[in-house]
Amino acid sequence: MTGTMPRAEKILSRINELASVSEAAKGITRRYGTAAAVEAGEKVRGWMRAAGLRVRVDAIGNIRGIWKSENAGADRLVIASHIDTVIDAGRWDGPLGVVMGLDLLENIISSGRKLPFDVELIAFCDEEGVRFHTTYLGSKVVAGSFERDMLDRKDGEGVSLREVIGMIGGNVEALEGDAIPPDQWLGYFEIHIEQGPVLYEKKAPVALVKGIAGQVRAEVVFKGMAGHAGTVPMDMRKDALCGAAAFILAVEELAARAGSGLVATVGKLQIANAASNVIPGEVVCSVDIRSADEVVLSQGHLQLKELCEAIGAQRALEVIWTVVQSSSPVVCDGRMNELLGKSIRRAGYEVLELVSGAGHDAVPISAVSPVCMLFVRCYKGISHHPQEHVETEDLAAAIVVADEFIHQLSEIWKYPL
Ligand code: HGY
Ligand code: MN
Ligand code: MN
Repeated sequence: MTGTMPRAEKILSRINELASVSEAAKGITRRYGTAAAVEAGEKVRGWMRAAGLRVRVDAIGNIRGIWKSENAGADRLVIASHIDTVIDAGRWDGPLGVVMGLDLLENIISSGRKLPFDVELIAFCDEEGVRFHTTYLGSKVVAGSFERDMLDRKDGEGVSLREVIGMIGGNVEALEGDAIPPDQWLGYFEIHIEQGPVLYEKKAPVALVKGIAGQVRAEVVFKGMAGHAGTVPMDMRKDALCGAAAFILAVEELAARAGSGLVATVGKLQIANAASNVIPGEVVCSVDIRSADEVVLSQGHLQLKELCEAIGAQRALEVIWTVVQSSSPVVCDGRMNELLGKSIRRAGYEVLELVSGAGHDAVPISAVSPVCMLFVRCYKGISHHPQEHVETEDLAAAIVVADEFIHQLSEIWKYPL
């Protein structure tokens, strides 16, 4: 592993360089289509070009670098992750998979190794979905599943996705053409921090991902009646915020009681025309529901929706429940995982298999390609937080595993047989 420490240090310096690009004065924030997001993309584009890849920015803003094999008609292995972030984010969630994928390719190219398949390295432009509250915009274009009605979604300032794509030099008419044809996919490989505490507790540097939890994201509007905080008697109020508050605590209670791996979170809450002397008339909140089990997920979604409607009826509030994004649980590819497990073992580590509670770009890609993910330990599992951290030694360990995995794939996918 000491042999890969210089490569690990180079990965760390690039992670830190990307972390210095933010739309906020304090902390790391790079929402889709902002100047910071474009600047980060340009940085990655420069690194890819310097590595000798054929680089382009696609119609929605993904940064894509291809390394062609000498085999005409070879299939394509995609190595990818995202470079957009949540607000006040950590520096590893997303960029790790892009910067480590770049290192793998630089190492292959500099060693003169020939690959039997093409490799496309992609920095996806919007996995988190923070700006338009719907996730995987970049990877859905590559998977060919981008829904055009998303183009009319507006951000908090009322700017549409269509306008933002135009502003960054994208092309809404070319989105479909930027999908990788289904028959060209060999597979998809994403390296990502675990974003959970298991590897930290087990003192293990890496794990393979068995599956990815399904998720439902909804927007809930509570409509009551605004009024004067000083004159409306308590028993005559239709307080939208109290209704939302009752719902938010009920979400926590139902998910905690349900067990069976269901999790549910209210992460956003907006009060229309908020003022300390006005009874809130309208409130909007988000609900994020997840489970690795399809049945648990759909039951949880139904129960939470019914709970919301019951609270609305009790308090004479109108409630509007809109699903803005949903994805089923994903099972990662058995054959690729077998090779990844072999690579972890050859690197001298225990083969741990985890299910990801976090969503990843592998989710939309799994509809058109076998997907495989390597998790890397992060400090106490902390993520979506500035304290997100990966030890350099764990980067070095992940490099050894990933190098071996590419070698294993090359042994299997020989062209022409
Ligand atoms: O929300 C998620 O699971 C991911 O961070 N987009
Ligand atoms: Mn994330
Ligand atoms: Mn991520």
